[in-house]
Order: sequence, then structure tokens, then C-alpha cells
Amino acid sequence: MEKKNQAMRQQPRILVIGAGMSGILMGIRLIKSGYQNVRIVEKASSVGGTWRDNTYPGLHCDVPSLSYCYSFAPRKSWDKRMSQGKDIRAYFEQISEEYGVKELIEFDTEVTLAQFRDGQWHVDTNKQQDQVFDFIITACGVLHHPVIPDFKGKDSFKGESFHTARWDHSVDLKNKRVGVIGTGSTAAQVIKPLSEICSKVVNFQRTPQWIFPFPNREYGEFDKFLARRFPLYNKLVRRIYDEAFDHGGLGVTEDGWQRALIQNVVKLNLRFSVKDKELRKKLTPDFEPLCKRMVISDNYYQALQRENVYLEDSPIEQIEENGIRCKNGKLHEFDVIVFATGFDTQAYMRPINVEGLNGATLDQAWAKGPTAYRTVAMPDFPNLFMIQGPNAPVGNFSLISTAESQSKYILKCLEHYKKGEFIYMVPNRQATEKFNADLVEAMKGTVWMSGCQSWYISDAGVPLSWPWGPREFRQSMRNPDFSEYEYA
Ligand code: NA7
Repeated sequence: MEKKNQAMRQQPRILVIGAGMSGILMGIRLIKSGYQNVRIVEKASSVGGTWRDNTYPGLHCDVPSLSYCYSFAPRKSWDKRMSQGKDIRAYFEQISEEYGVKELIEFDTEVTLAQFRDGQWHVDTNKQQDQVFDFIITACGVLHHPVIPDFKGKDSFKGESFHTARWDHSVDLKNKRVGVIGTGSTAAQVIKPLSEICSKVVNFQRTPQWIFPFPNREYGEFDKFLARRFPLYNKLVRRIYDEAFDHGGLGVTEDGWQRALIQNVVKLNLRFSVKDKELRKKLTPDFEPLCKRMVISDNYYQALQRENVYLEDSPIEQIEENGIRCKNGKLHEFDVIVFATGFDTQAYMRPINVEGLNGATLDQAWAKGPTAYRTVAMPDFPNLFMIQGPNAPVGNFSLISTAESQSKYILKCLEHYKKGEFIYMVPNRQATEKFNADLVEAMKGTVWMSGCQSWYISDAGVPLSWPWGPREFRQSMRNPDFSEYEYA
């Protein structure tokens, strides 16, 4: 019996939920560390997460390609400085096969319930009831649940309509009149390609955005040759980008030269990219640059100035059968309406029903908005870890770098379990409360609190990101403090 327990302890049953960037990464790390009882479930039919769900025209990453890949699996050649969505999806497909993760994935399998009973997790999926695991690792993504606001008359529209994350490729947009609602990162990418094929594009702006003009240049043959021939060149360029992100990233958390530099660049960008004074006025935000997530684009302003594109800043009154009517009384008639209206960023692993110790539910735990212990765990939910959980850095950073740090943290916890004599570990309440109190205090100095509405802000009014620098985040993940956990 003792021997069997030892064997089971060495090979805990681990469930990873999600096969996007984070789930694939966790799978690779678990395989490499010799874990054999690993199952990965994915509710869709293929890997890729956000890069599978989003297929809208113009989709690309706003982190440079050389940084937006796993540190252990650099891709030798990308077509653009910031890759197109389809190339990133292909990368994850390829990596999941190459590292043997794909064969662990059960596709079309959706977890509906996870209950912690008798020291283990009991999990129901749409296919099977009551499967038992020692650990659950959620890798469900941050921008996963598209939101279409409840506009008055939304269902009365006679044309086609869809959210950008559910692009309907069966709709031919050539020479069509298209309305795009929203001015976030997605809208900024989609307006240019639409303006090139549609007869008319109206972009509905509720809030203007600051735009950082990072040129997304094509990589020519020479760049590709360098990248293929000299891996060190790739490494060096990646290092430069990583350092730039580490330093530039401080612009959101500290009021220093980085913030001043970025803020001046975006203001100059608006000044010099938009000639028409009226349009420039419409496009000028009344909040500090970086307060909302920075939109990165080298073509949005240019596209807005095309003859067939119009920026409407009168609020939307209602959707009617022929189009969208604004508060100024004007009706814009459309064949197609595209909702670039963002995501529910507070859902995390929901709608899964998660029940922890003594019947504690996720809904209770997060009644005032999602919180966590150091972004990866929660009191009352033993042996459950999250990748990209509440307050994981989500600024203009590479989420891959975040996931790499968190997955290593989780591996350290698993190692601790293998060596320890406990059934489960759960972060203690005091440590979690202290972490969150420190976090709220640190938020006060961030630009996110400088007075704007954004998807960063939780229902509790606290930004869902990490208020310290990227180095502090990596440091916090590198050295788990096991004294801040309780054990049974
Ligand atoms: P975002 O950044 O959440 O943008 C959503 C946009 O939709 C934003 O401009 C919103 O205006 C607008 N919106 C949302 N609801 C409404 C209503 N009711 N009326 C008018 N306009 C509305 O989502 P994205 O998809 O662009 O980007 C998400 C992330 O994906 C991005 O940050 C990258 O990480 C990748 P608001 O600014 O709230 O006034």
C-alpha cells in the first residue's frame, strides 16, 4: 500500500483544461518533466485557442514574432515583424505535434463541473462523468468569451452580423457597406483590409484610442536568410525585443521616462498622421495614453482617411433593420455589421462550475471580481492552478512569457507534492489577502488608475493586471513560497 501511494505520488493524475498557447506549453513541460498521467481536454476540435477562434481579416499579433513564440522553440522564419494570425496558429499546431502534446489532447471535450471531494478533483465533461484527478491546471485563456452588447433592436437587422472572434467567412464583403462597432485593437486591425474591399466602412467609436505606430514590416529574403542561417541572430533580436518590452512595460506601472516617451510618441503619431483637424479632434482621447490597453497599428489612421471610410462618434441609439441609428438621428445603412466589441475578460475558466473545499464555489470566491494568490492559485481550491489567472500581466506584453513563468511555478508545486506527505496544498487566506492588499496599493501608482474605462478593470474597480514590473513577476514565479500554503 505504502509503495502504491509512493508510485501514485510520483505520477499524480493531472488534468489540463484548454489546448491554446498556455495548455500546449503546460503539456510540453509536464511531458518533459516525466509526468505520465496527464490529460488535456479542449472543447474545440483543434488547438490554438485565441489563434483558432480569431480569423478576421488583418489579424496579427501585436508582439513581435520573435518574442511571440516559446523560448525553447524559436521559429526560424516569420513573414512579418508581427505575425499574422494564421501563421501563429500553424506554429502552435506544429509545436503541439512536434512535442507529443497533441496525442494527449481530447478534443470536443468540455469540462462542465469540477468538485473537490475526498482529497481529489471529480470532473464531469460533456462526454464522461466523475473522472478523478489529483491536480487541475486551467489554461482557458483571457480573451475567450466574445461580448456583443445588448444594443436596442439588435435582432431586427436584416443583413448579416457577427463578432470579430466568430468571423463568418461565408459572407462576401466585396463592395458591401459594412459597419464596424468598436475601436480597440481588433477594430484597428480590421478596418484597413475592409476598406480595401468594401464600398463603405463606418467605424463606430464610443471612445477614441491612443495608437502606437509600430511598423509591421515584411521580412524580406535577406532577413529570412539571416534568421535561418544564424540562430544567434534570432536570439539577439529576440533579446532586444524582450528588453524593450521589459523596460517599455514599466511605462504602465511607473511614472518615469518610459511613460513619458510612449505618451509623446502616440501624441505625435496622432498629430502627424491625421491631417484633418476635425477628424483629429474626434480621434483625441481624453485620458492618458496607456490607461487603456495601447492599440498598436501603423495603418488604422491611414485607413480612416480613405474616401470610403467614415468615423462615427455619435453614440449608437439602436440597430434597425437597415442599419445603425445614432443619437444624432443619422441612420447608417449596411449590408453587414461587425461587432469588434471585445470580450468578457473576467470569466477565466467559467462557465465551468468549480467547487472547492466545503462547497466553496468560484462564483462566491469571485463575487466582487476575480482575485487569486499570486495569479496562479486560490484559497479553498486545493491542487488547482491557473495559467493567465487574475492579475497575470496582460499589458502590452507577450502572454507567452507570462505562461512560461507560471508553468514553471506549477511544476515546482508538483515537485513539492511529489516530495511531500500531503494530499493537497492550498494557498492560505492570510497570504492571499496580503498579496491582494499589496496589489491594490501598488495599483494606485499605475497608469490604469488614471481615469478611463477599460477591460483591465474588474467589477471591484481594480485592474486585472500585474502592478509591478515584469522582472518582479518572473521573480515571484521563480521562487514559490511554500510557507504560504496549507497542507492536508
Ligand atoms: P476591446 O479592446 O475590449 O475593444 C472593444 C471595443 O468595443 C471598444 O472600442 C469599446 O468601446 C467598444 N464597445 C464595447 N461595447 C460597446 C458598446 N456598447 N457601444 C459601443 N462600443 C462598444 O476588444 P478588442 O477585441 O478590440 O481587443 C481585445 C484584445 O485583443 C486586445 O487588447 C488585444 O489584447 C487583443 P470603449 O473603449 O469601451 O468605449
